Amino acid sequence: MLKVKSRIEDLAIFGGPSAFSDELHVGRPNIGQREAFLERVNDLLDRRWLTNDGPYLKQLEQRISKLVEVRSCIAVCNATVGLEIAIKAAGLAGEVIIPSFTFIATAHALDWQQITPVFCDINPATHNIDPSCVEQLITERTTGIIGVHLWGRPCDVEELQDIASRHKLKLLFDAAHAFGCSFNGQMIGNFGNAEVFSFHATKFLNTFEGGAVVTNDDELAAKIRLMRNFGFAGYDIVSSFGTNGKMSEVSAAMGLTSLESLEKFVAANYRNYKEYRQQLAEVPGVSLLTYNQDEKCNYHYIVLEIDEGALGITRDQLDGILWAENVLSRRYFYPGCHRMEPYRTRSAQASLSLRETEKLAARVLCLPTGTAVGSDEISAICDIIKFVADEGCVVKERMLKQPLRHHPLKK
Ligand code: T4K
Repeated sequence: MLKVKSRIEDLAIFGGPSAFSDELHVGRPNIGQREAFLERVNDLLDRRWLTNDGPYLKQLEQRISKLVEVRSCIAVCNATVGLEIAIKAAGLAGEVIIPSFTFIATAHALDWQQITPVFCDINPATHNIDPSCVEQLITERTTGIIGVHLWGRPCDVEELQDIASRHKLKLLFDAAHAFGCSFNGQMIGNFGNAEVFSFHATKFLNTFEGGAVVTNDDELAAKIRLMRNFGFAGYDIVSSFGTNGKMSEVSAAMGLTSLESLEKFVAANYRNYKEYRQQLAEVPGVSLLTYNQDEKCNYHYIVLEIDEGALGITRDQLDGILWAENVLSRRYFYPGCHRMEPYRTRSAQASLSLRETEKLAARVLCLPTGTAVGSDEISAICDIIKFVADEGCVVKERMLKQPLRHHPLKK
C-alpha cells in the first residue's frame, strides 16, 4: 500500500511510515521469457557444453552483430574486461583521455594495465566528455581517447573522431549504457576503433554478468577474439597475450532470451520516462534529462538534475528523503572518478580543471525505472518529490534541526 503525504510529519525521514513497504531499486534487472530461458538452460545442460565458444555464444554474437549492424561482435564476461581487452588490443599505452564523470570501471580498465587515465571535463548539457577540453589534455604520451555514451546518449562522436584523426590517436567508446541506441541514425557500436557494451544485471539487456566488444575492424576483432581466450589460436598454440574474458553459455542463453524481449524493455522504459516527464514537468528545481526521440534510445536511465536554489533542498537531502521512503535513488556517478582512489591521491589538483564535472556530480540523482516499475510507483515517487518541492524551505529547516533517522549511504 502506498502511503500519501499531506503533512511534513508524514515523510518517513521525520517519522512517518515509508511510502513503499518494499525497497524500490535503480537497476532492477529486466527479465525476458522465463520458459524460453529455462529451455535453453536444460538444452545446454543436456549438451554438456557450458562455456568456451559454445553454440549459444555464437548465436548471441551473430544476433548482436545484426542488430547493431556491425561486422564483429565478441561477447565477454563483463564490460570491464571487455574494455581491458579492447584497450590492450588497440595498443593503448602511456596516457588515455577519459571523462571523470563515469563509472569507475572506465578508469580502472586503463590503470589495471599501467595506463594513466587523464580526466577530462564534461559538457553540462550532454553529461558527456567535452571535445573542446580534450585537445588541451593531449601530450606526447597520449595514445587514445575513450568516450562514454553516458545514460545511452551518444557522445559528440564526430568531434572526437576529428581530434583522434588529427592527433593520430586511437578512439574507443565505453558504450556500457548504450546498447540499442543510435547516433545520426547509425547504431552505437559502429564508431571509433571499437565500442564496448555492458550486459550486467542492472543494464538494459542483461546476461547476468557480461558484455561485448564490437568493431568494424577485422584485424582488431581477430586480436580481441584471441585475447579473450588466453591468446589460444588452437590446441596448445598460444599466439598472443591474453586473459580469460569468455562469456559462459548460461549467460549467452540469458542474452538470447533478453534479446527476444528487447522491444518490451524499451516500451516499459519509454512509458516510465514519459510518466516521469509529465509528472515532474512543473516542479521547480527538478529537471529530467531528455532523450532525442529522433534517434533509437533505450531510455534506461531516469536522471534528475537538482537545483538546490529552486527546490529548497539539496540533491543529497532529497536522496535521504527518498531512501527513507524505500526509494533507493542513486547518485550516479558521484563524486567523479578523480575523487576516488587511487586517482584522488595521485592528482589532488584534478578538481580544479573539472568544474562542470564537480557541479554535475552534486546535482544528479537517478530514479527507479525498467520493467519492474509501474505507473503507481512512479506516481507515488513523483508525489513525494512534488510534496517536498512545495514544502522545500520547511523541510530544509526541519532537517537541520533533527538528526537523520536514516542515512542514505548505508551501502
Ligand atoms: N562503464 C560504465 C559507464 C558503466 O556504467 C559500467 C557499469 C561499466 C563500464 C562496467 O560494466 P560491467 O563490468 O559491470 O559489465 C552498477 C553495476 O554493477 C555496474 O555494472 C554499472 N555500470 C553501474 C552503473 O551500476 P552499483 O555499484 O550501482 O551496483 P549495485 O550492486 O548497487 O546495484 C544497483 C542496484 O540494482 C541495487 O540497488 C540493487 C539492484 N540490483 C542489482 C543486481 C546486481 C538488483 O535488483 N538485482 C541484481 O541482480 O553498480
